[in-house]
Amino acid sequence: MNRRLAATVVVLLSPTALMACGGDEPAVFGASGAWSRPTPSGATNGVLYLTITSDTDDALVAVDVPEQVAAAVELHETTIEHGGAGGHHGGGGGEVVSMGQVTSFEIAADGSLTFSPGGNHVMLIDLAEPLQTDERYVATLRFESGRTLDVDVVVADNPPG
Ligand SMILES: [Cu+2]
Repeated sequence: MNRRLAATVVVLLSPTALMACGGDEPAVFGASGAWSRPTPSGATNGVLYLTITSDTDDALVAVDVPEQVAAAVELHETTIEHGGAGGHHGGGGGEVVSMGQVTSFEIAADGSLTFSPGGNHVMLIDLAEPLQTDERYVATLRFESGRTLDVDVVVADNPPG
């Protein structure tokens, strides 16, 4: 009886072990490629782009930046509506891009969350000063799990790297 059970276990485990060997490394909890666009003088809002990866199911719920950078930070989701039948614009084929604040962005285990131009972004509200090329600041990411991440942000025209 015992011997038979042992044999069964070995058979069941083998395929799993093989899959683990060939699988990808699990995602590490971290953030990379954080950057902000320079802003013209007089602009009140800025943007922050970055990529976040997580080993477990989690959600980004807030971002803090120094008050010397901006008074508040919002998470913005970008939606693109394709103009067409049913639209009230008349002309077909147009796209309407709009952004709206959301309370969180979910990240699946072993997944990533990307903020990039034309897509979802972190919005810096009420800039203290215009963001200038090569300036740097630290943003603190806050997650639903209670975890936090400090990321170095560089002000540049293009993504770092
Ligand atoms: Cu926005």
